[in-house]
Amino acid sequence: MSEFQNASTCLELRALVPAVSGVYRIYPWRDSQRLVDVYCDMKTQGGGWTKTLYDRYDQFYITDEADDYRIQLAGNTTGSLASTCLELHTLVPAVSGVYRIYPWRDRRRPVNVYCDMKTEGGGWTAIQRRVYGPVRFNRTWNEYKKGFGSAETEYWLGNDLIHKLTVESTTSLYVSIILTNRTTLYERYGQFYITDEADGYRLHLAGHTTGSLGDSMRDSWPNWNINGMKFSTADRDNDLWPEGPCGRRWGGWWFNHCGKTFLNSDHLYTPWDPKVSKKSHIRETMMMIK
Ligand SMILES: [Ca+2]
Repeated sequence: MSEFQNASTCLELRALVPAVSGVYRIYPWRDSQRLVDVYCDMKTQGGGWTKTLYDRYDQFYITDEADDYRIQLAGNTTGSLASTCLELHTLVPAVSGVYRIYPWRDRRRPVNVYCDMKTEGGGWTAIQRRVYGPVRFNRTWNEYKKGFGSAETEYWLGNDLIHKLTVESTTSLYVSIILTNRTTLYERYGQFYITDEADGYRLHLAGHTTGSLGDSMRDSWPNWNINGMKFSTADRDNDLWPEGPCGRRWGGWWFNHCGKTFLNSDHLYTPWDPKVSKKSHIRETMMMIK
């Protein structure tokens, strides 16, 4: 009996009791006056787990009260894998940066992405990030399909993955352009998804839109409206401009004749017409979903 009273964790109890999960009394303070009833999982991966979080983390602790019980997670997660920045947002502090997610729900296929954990509630997964550095955006269909660049600097997440993430649940799109004078312009679309490759990764925007950029993707002139258009690149002309591929000049994007928005263009003019008329006015662009 005294051995039971001395058990401070489920792991210690596991050596003493049968492998039956349930509520047990432990003495984590090593003090017979300070007992705690906890749920012990005595089966999963060898048993002896004291229930704290649903996920398993290799390393987990919280700091003391003086530090507001700050959560510290380290090592690999082996529980349910976070597949988006929104899922990560519930587990980690609200600090924007590059995180590893598992959008395919497969431990062997991690993806590094930039997560915006602050803007409009946080939890945004960046599908496009651009700082006009050395990464070229004039790429082939296959490169846009698979994604290119680096989450630390600039990248395109990849059309297969954007399709997967945007059809699993209703998804908003947030476009932001930071100008060289540090002004930030944005446009938020209520609903955004793209179809699969067989349908040309066709763009679907719906619902309410708000922001300071203006809705230049859905234009009232039919030849410039890109909502409903297929994705195009220099080597895959799915646009409606008869004189060639819009992608030859404007990179990979959803084009019509060709349109008014060109965030993946290496060309100098009209990244977001009429609000942003020159590439040289831009410091950074981001397209994020949640
Ligand atoms: Ca064409």
